[in-house]
Amino acid sequence: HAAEAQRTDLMTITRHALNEQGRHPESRGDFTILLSHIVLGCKFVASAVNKAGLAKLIGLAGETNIQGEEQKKLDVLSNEVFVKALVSSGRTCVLVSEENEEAIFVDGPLRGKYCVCFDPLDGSSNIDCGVSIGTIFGIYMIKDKDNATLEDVLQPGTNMIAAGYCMYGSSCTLVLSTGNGVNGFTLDPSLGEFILTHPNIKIPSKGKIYSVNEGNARNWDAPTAKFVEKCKFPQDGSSPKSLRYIGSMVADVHRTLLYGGIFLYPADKKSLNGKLRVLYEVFPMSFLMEQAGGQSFTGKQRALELVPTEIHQRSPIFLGSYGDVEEIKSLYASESSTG
Ligand code: P6P
Repeated sequence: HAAEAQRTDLMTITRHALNEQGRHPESRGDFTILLSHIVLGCKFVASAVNKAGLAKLIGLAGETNIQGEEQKKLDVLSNEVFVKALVSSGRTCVLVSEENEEAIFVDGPLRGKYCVCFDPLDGSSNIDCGVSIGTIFGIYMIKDKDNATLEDVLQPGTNMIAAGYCMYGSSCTLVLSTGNGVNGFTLDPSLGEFILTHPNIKIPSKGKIYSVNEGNARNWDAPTAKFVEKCKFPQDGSSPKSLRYIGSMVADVHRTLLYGGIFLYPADKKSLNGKLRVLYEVFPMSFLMEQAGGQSFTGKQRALELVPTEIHQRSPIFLGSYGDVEEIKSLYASESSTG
């Protein structure tokens, strides 16, 4: 009977959000409405990504269709769907997208109190070879409800109220935190619902995997080079770590969250701030890591304490198991103390 009850007691992401909302008596359900529109965008992208492989046959995104019309690339299409879904939710006031040079300000009757920073389809260069890709998002509350400005999204990550990602792979998994732990939901295509499959995710305190693009090794600074050397040739008699690098942040971070270990995108001599973007890659993934008991470091400070000055700013990032990030933090600390 317990198994039967379990099967029929469907904990959808919306129901889960409503339960969470119960923790905020003052809440009027705005966040739940915002989340349902983010979920709509994820369902659309999941469907389009799954068909992308058939693009040449049915002329989907990125190809010319049977009328010979140039179809939009999947990341552009996904961005349009997310922007329209977020604006039509009536709960947003400022949007920052990886695909839009300028921030989008929502005015008039559709303006709400949330600011959403998102990458609609991160890692989209991997679509053609079938590697998992994803949507990443982070959510701030507007500072002054009558006056939305860029300052509302140039806040430290510690001010984010929620963050998450949706990974489009062998299954479609949405991982979300609203500041009370991390939960994973898997899309059941037959229901069109995201069902709770990974309640209260906690990252192992130490891992056996390091994840970095070794091709950039000649450009790394000394602490990063030393850390990676220790992963490969440990001096304490422990076994070397395994290298796993997919090159799609959502996939690399999802594996790190579930299996433990560390994901690194360091600064290097070519790009002093690394490659990943603060508002819609570094902050959301750092928020999730901390909520799951891990941590996230920029090489100089706790990642969430960074105060961005422009919306597409980049930062180096070292995130994952608490113990593994501690090791690289101590290497940076000793470098700065010896100068
Ligand atoms: P590299 C994908 O292009 C992306 O933005 C992230 O998803 C991924 O982690 C990173 O870039 C990979 O970059 O330089 O290793 O190819």
